[in-house]
Amino acid sequence: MVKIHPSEITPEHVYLNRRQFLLGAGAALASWALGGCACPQEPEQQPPSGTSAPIESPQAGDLEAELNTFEEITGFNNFYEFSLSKTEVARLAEGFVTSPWDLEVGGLVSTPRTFGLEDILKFEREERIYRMRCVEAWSMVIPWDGFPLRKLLEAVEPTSDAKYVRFETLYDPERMPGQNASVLDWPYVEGLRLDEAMHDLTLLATGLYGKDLLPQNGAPVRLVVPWKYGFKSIKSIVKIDLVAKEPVTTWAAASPTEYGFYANVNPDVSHPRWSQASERRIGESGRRETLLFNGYGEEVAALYEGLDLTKNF
Ligand SMILES: Nc1nc2c(c(=O)[nH]1)N[C@H]1C(S)=C(S)[C@@H](COP(=O)(O)O)O[C@H]1N2
Ligand SMILES: [Mo]
Repeated sequence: MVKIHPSEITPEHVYLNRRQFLLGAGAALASWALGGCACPQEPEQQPPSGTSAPIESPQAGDLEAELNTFEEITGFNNFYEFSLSKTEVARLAEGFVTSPWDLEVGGLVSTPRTFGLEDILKFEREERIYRMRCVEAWSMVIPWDGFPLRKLLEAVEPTSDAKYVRFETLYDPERMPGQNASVLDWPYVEGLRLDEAMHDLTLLATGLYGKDLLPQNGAPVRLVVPWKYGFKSIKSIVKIDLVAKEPVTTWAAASPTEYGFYANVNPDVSHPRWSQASERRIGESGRRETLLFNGYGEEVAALYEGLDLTKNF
């Protein structure tokens, strides 16, 4: 059953005003922890008057105010299966049929399973407002709807040999015209270490701004790993495998000196052809400083203790 979000019948500015109001009422948690799909926070979740409101991290407040518009998020995309031109992807992906859709989850698991789209939509969704930092040094702030990847992985029970997760995008050159050109080795493949995949920030997204994902954003289901460069967040996933060895990923295979397996956002590790110290936020004129782990260091730095981030870029 497809849940209807209130925001599906709410214009964007009303949706934003309502969210602003609720945040003002003291309902803000860390921005990535906003619970309960795109629905407004229940009044019960607000602290009773007289007690102090939860301390709002300035970053969480800022992110709310920094949201990119629906038009920006759905009109400026990297999705090489459709086009190399970011402003052409939406037009070329229009009409891409994403239902029915099967997501096959297997490999080193006790209970391999194929999830139909209707099964994927049964996972309880929540809203997560995340920064998205492309390796090309532009960024956005996007209100995703989705659920932690961990919940799907737990459903198939990874065995003790499973150390990595490998993801694959659909391969269908008739429906994805960009796959007729050999710019990349299709299908697009990405990967995470199992502990990265199980991290609470790691999301499978099925919507944004309270609406189902549009094809250009990776419908019907895509990964979102907010502390890594955007190319890790693989779109239109049809296959997830638990594996023992670090998977060969599309961009690392295409240009190993430029794109690594980890791809953690890091202002101190330059791309061989440009600095990663700053970025252009879509919709802004100046540049912003790029944050280590894209601002999510408090949550994820422990995953990389003892790892040389310059070598493991
Ligand atoms: N299958 C697939 N996934 C992909 C890409 C792609 O070309 N193909 N581009 C990646 C890159 S480089 C970025 S920056 C993000 C962009 O996501 P968005 O268009 O939803 O903002 O998708 C990532 N996922
Ligand atoms: Mo990107």
